[in-house]
Amino acid sequence: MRNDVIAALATPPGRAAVALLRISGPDAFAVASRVLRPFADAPPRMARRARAHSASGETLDDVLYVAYAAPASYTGEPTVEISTHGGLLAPVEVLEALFAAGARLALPGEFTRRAMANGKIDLLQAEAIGDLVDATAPAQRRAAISQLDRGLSARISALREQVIDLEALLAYDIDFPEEDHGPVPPARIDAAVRSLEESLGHLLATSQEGERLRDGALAVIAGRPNAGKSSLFNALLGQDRAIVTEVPGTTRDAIEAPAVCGGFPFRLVDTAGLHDATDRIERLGIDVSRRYLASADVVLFCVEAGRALAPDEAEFLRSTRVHTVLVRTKADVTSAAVPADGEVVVSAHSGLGVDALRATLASASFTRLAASDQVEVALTRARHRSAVTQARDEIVAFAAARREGLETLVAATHLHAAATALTDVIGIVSSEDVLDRLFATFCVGK
Ligand SMILES: Nc1nc2c(ncn2[C@@H]2O[C@H](COP(=O)(O)OP(=O)(O)OP(=O)(O)O)[C@@H](O)[C@H]2O)c(=O)[nH]1
Ligand SMILES: [Mg+2]
Repeated sequence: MRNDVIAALATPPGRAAVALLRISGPDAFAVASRVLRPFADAPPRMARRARAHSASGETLDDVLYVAYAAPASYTGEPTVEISTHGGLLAPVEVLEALFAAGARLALPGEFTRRAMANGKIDLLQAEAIGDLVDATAPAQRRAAISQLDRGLSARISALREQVIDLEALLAYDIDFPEEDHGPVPPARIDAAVRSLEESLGHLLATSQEGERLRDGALAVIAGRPNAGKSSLFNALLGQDRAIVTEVPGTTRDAIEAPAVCGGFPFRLVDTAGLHDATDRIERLGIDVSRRYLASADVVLFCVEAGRALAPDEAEFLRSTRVHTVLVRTKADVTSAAVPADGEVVVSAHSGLGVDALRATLASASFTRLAASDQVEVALTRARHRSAVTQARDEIVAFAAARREGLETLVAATHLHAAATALTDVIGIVSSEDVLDRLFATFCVGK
């Protein structure tokens, strides 16, 4: 790890009351003292006022700064945070003065990467910081904060401890080769293996919703032409995004927009109405609809309230393999809008049922996460899923090796591999390429 002094704007550029600059590195105080006058680093963590100067001595801004002494800072290094006035000029000029004084521009995520290198946070916490910055729905924020509080790290650590305990138990057993079974009853080892397999399975079962929580669930609105799909799309978004007319076949292409329903993130898609189109453009649109339907997490199938389902609609509902909500639309025009089982009755015009539909969407796509009041620890990335899967496979392989009567020492290599896979998830020792990939998605200044 390089330990030169890095500097960056932590806030986005543009007109604002204040902007925040950060510098970090062993010589951060020396660099800061060349730009800020007066400058003091003790006692630390005190807001102080100073003038920021350019290399030629010109006053650039009147600022507040806080000096953090190592290791009690975000990065674990001496760090200075400088609040300048916002706008396009002051923050950039102060940043340039810091460069002239010996700092260099930080790479994306480099502050967080240093925090990891200095043991302030683990890889899961670093990921959680990225997730928190990217969060658009309250459920994403809850999950990110729980992960930042080491919720997932603690759970994985505990599992790793269990694997290591089991390894120790075996090592103890190996020390007594002259006895038939050694001092450790085989039943005790079997029970430990079963419990591990089960716990890893439970954790893996959270990954589908956990990953969906980061990406947003794909909710696709489908139905015949003129069923009120685009109107519903607009009502769920709370803005007129898609064109609505009384002409069937208005929507020709799929339109996707992010939406928050019941506190959960969705990628909401309006599609072209499904029917036997003769028009070439319309047919292409319907092909797009079908592709979206195939990858949907949940489908909102729209049929006007108060009419019987046509055979093609009934067939769609019968044959679909995706979780589908039957949405009865335009409820304001019919008096007989009593929902049948599993239906949601809505009116895009009056707003009736739209909130209920949002709640239905949340519980359909995030069944576990929406059901518990507490934040359930969940695997939120494919990286977590593949490592935990590997750990479970190794435990299964260990059990098989024991059943086949393989030498204990050989069987135990599977336990070692399982422990390593779990260690990798937390990122106690992480390979450079995993880190490069993660931090490339961060903003400069984080
Ligand atoms: N009264 C009433 N009319 C509605 C409602 N929702 C949609 N409509 C009307 O139904 C017609 C079709 O609405 P759209 O939202 O364009 O329907 P669509 O399913 O997107 O249609 P296509 O894009 O052509 O497939 C328009 O004239 C809307 O004003 C509703 O809740 N109540
Ligand atoms: Mg439409």
